[in-house]
Amino acid sequence: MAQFKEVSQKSALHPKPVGLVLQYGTAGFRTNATQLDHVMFRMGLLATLRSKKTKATIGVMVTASHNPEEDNGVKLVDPMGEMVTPTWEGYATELANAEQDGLLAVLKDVIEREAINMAQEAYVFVGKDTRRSSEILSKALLDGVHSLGGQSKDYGLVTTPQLHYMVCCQNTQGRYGEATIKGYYQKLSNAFLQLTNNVPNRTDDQKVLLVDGANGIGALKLSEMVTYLKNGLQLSLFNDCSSGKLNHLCGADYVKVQQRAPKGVDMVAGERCCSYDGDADRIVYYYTDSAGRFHLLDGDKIATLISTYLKELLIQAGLDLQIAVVQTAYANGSSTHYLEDVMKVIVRCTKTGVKHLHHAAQEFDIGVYFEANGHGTVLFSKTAEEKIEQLAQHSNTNDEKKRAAHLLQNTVNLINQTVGDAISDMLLIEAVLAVKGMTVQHWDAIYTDLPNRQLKVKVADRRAIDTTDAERRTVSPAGLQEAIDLLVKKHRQARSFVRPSGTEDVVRVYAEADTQESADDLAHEVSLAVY
Ligand code: NG1
Ligand code: ZN
Repeated sequence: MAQFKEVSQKSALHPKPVGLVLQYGTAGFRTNATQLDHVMFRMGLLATLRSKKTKATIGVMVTASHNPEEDNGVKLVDPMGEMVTPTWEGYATELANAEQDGLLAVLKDVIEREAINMAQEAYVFVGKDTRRSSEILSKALLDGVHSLGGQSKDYGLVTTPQLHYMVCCQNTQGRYGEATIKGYYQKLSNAFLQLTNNVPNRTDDQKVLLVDGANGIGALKLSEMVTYLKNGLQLSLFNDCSSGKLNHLCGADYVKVQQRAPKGVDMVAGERCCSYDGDADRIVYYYTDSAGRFHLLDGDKIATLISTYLKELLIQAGLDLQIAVVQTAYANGSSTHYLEDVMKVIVRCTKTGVKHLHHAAQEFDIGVYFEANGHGTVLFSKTAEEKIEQLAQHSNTNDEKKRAAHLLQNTVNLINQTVGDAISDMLLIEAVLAVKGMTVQHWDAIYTDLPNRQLKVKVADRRAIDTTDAERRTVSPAGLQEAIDLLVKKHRQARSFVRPSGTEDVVRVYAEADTQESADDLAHEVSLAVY
């Protein structure tokens, strides 16, 4: 077939290094950018097939998120803006690892297994982050799309969640919004201004927010958005791509893992600051107190703030909707305790990786999901959205109910429900703080984190470690879990687990305990047990 001839010819321009094996992991393929040209071409092919199969637009994002500038990666976005399904992750791995002369056979095999009608049109949206390698890699991707006859729209430099948003808008015929960057800015900023404009006594001081853009795409996009936000926020943007290196000593991952302020931000004691990651799908907040102590407000604190706010509004609105918070094993024990025992909301724990959290959150009327690292969003079921909408439009409802319904309606519009979004989450947090009249210190005081430590351990083969119970326990190698259990018993209020990373060639160790010293010791002891 002529179609495959073109694939054959073009794939020769994107040859696979013999013997190289990569895996579609927690967040797609991710490795040193020099190893990814063939992967990009092949993901262009796969996205085209996925589009034919689903008869919808598919997204492909070129990014390595919080990883260093030298790395890159690629992830596929399904029609509703969600991560691609696991079966297709398997196909992605098979295609990426096929040696050059076996590529067509693997491609044809996927077509056959999925019974794909090759006459069906295909449409692929492409976006990229600010890495130097992203330009050429996204060209390889487009080559793949075009060589299988797919059509493409290249959004160029966009954040990961912006691309997810575009895909969802396109496939819902505009019901979710307009599939343009301008449409995204307008929808979010209108909702934000509606939420905050009627807050009485909101002073200019309360609008001040310092943002660390991680020298990445989020910084560029936020500066584009500022005019849409009018004077709703007074943003000071740092690490804005003008000089520093992407994710280097800055960004959400650095701040969360190091538990310290990023370089390059002129922090003032008591002022709210936040950090994005390299593709702006994560956010964490922090401040320093008058004694110079650093306070981190991570994904768990964000989930708590948002779920508390939503629960209060549901009560005020008199709406009987079930709300749940979805976390991973990395959630601080204090947050889980607070949510379950004080807030009385349902808490679920899933494996690491947003696709797992997203899936679990879909089971509730309102599902708030956040990884501790600040990656998360809120999902509203169709029923929930309809009930909120009806109440907001109902002229006979009393004032308090109506006010709550309007707040809920604008909150729905402010949230990017397709995936965690640093810009949308930031605006939501700012709106919640404004509506509730809270400072960052009030928010921080909702509960106190248990001291914790995260470490990375290099091992010969990280896949030798297999886990169960949402990654909280290991089943292999034999004896490891027993060793961890013994170590945990030596500390108070302690918890520890290990799991192989899906994005780096390391094993991650997590420990928490009643003191920082104890958490540090436990993490260290457990990492020795992993070797
Ligand atoms: P891995 O490398 O599988 O731990 C990391 C994060 C995830 C998720 C992905 C994708 C931690 C402990 N892990 O996954 O939560 O965000 O990257 O970016 O933060
Ligand atoms: Zn990211």
